[in-house]
Amino acid sequence: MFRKILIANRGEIACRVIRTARRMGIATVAVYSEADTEALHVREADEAVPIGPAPSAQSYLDIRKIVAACKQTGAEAVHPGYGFLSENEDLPAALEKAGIVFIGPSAKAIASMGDKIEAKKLATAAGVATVPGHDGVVPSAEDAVKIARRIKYPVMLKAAAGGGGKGMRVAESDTQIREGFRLASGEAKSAFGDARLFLEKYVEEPRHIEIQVLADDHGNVVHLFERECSIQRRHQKVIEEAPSPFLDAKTRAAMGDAAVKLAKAVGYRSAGTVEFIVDTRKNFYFLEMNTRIQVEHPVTEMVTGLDLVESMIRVAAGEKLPFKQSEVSFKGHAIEARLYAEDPKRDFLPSPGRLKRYAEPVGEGIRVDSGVYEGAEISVHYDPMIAKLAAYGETRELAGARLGAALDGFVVAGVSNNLDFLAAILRRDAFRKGSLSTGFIAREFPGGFTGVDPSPREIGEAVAAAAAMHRLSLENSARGAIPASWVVILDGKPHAVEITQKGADWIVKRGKHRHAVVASWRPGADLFKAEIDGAPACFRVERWGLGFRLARGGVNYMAQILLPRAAELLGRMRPKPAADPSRHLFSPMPGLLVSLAVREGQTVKAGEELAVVEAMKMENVLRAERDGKVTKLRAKPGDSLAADQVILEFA
Ligand code: MV4
Repeated sequence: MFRKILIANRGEIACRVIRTARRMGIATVAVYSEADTEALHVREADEAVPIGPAPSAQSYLDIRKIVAACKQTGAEAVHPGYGFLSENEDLPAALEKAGIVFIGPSAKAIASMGDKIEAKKLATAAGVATVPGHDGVVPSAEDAVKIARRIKYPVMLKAAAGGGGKGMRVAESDTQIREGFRLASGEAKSAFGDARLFLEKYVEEPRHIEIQVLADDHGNVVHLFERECSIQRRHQKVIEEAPSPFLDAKTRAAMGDAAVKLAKAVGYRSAGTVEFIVDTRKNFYFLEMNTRIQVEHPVTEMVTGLDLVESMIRVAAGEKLPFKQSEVSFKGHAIEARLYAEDPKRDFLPSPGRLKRYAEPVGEGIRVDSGVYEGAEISVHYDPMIAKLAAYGETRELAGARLGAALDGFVVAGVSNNLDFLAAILRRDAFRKGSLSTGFIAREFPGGFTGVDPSPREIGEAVAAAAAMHRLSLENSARGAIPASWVVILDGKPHAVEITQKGADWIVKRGKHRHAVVASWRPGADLFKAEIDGAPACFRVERWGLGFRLARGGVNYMAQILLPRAAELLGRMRPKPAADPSRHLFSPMPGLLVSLAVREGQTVKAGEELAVVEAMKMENVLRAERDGKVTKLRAKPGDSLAADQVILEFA
């Protein structure tokens, strides 16, 4: 076994690999960019080597620096994690030359799966079903029209070098395919330097179900069943689970066999994932093979009890897989949610910045994989994922309930995040029923995420929690007797309550309702953990003026607690008029001003593009929120922008 390995990655996956290596008694070397001097993976590794400036092209993607760091530290093998160099066949080739082991598949396997046309041909040759279509390059738009007419619309054009949704177009007519051909080949050319396209029948409302495989260098290949990752937004996975709520044992076994056949056909070694789309009638078609450990591997580990990173390291060291297909099984259910620094209410705009508060939930069946800590920076240079939260349960229902409760107990402040959006997904009937498809988010949240409306019961519990919090605050600060009658103004609506103490319980009477609240909260704590009417409930809490901002189950509440007389006076005051729409365009995040679409004196209509800001590898188009006239430009293309910096003024 290796004595020392280097992890050519950052963030949660680097920490994840370090954890297993440590358990195996293997020393670890981290590499880090100038943006990551304080990063958790650097702190957790036994040694760390700086590899250059923040942009990944000059650090995490620089193969020469990775090889040099291995030589400098005596690392015998490299784990690439996911992203970055993980599917670049030049890394294993360069490592081999230097006598260092790549903890992953061969350069050849990576290359043949990287070319989607070749991968599809290999799958067909191995007897694995692929989407009907044309298995070869489509040389021109007119060829695309001919083929599309033969296989019948709708069809999908895809980049040979693609994957993950880039260079893809659906076409329903000759006109659409001509235009799609031009757009997709242009996109493929600029994204991959390879304009080649292929064409296949478009599968409508598919589910994304993938099979985990493990292979050694002795001809042994097993599959570890499936993960369903149908809940995605713009090809970014949001929720993943194992097993799929859709598959029956027969389809599962057939998909597992197909994945193993393909892995054998490419001479695969290491952990890999064979991706399928599954139509509504449970027909499955091979899409692509990911030749790396995947973000969502924890759900497979939770239901199989195996450590995939350990298996990767062992087979890279030449060991045989210690189990046969008949010896692997899964039990229970696991669901993972990806926590991102983004603002779901502003079209999921990335939200880099410092984590002012950060505390991970704990609980039975809960696993958190993260690479951050309170005070850490979510950098504009890298992926905005903060952490992965996974929950296990004997049933899907229990796993989902545990995940929901853990989301309520996750403390994140300082950056916008998708905790509420994740909770909103889990609440959906379609999710609970397991009716998933890649169109789930678009269908369930048309017009984007606008928040969750609480049920009457949830409103009652929030009122009770706010009342109890207020009383607990007063216990600390008030002198003399505390009155029992209060009014909780929750999101503008008054709820008269009577709060009394009975043993360890607070009794909150609200009209004909009566709530018993047991809580251990102290003023200032980020979480109000309680039992309300006998059931556990956890609210995230922030002070809001003299009141509280609460969050639970994806719902946000604003609560003020007043004496009845004060509430009455407040009720008589006229509400403040809505604030003027801003006269400034602000940078929504730190980043680079890529372009300005307007000049001084220009009139603009609501929705028109004003500027493009690049941050976290994404270009974000800023648009006019209303009609107006640009009066002054306050930044120019090429400028580095701070969050909330004024880009332009309008009247
Ligand atoms: C498809 C498809 C429908 N029909 N191919 C998306 C990324 C890449 N892995 C392939 N993808 C798709 N290929 C045919 N013939 C629909 C998708 C697709 C998708 C697939 C998996 C997960 C999410 C998706 C979201 C949109 C489209």
